[in-house]
Amino acid sequence: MKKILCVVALSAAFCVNLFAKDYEVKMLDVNAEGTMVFEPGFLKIEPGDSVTFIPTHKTHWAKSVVIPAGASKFEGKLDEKFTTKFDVEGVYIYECPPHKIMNMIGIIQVGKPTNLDKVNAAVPKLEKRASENKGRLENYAKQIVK
Ligand SMILES: [Cu+2]
Repeated sequence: MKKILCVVALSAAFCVNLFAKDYEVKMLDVNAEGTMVFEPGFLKIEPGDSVTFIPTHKTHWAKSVVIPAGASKFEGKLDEKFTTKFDVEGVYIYECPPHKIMNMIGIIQVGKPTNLDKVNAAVPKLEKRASENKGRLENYAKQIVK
């Protein structure tokens, strides 16, 4: 019985890997949504998927701010393409450190929103820091699929 369970578990892990996707988030000075902005700002993916942050415009990088329990923090480097894999389900909020005051911030939802309470508590606090593009993070948070 233990052997069978092990085989099932192994093939499930393999399947997840087979269908894992890589998504792209552009780091921009401006788009239709406003200035200093991630595109897309809200992204829904599945566990095992990866996201690559693309330095389309200069002076940006992505750093995690709120992550689910058990997940790893992430941070790219200035003007560098950066890929990170998301294995732990939940909602991740990340920002561009030099432009957080302009609300350069984004949300990646990985599977189910396991940490919604934490996210709902963080969003108003993060919005308060923004002197421009107010309400952007709130808009993204509304797109979280429950
Ligand atoms: Cu930036």
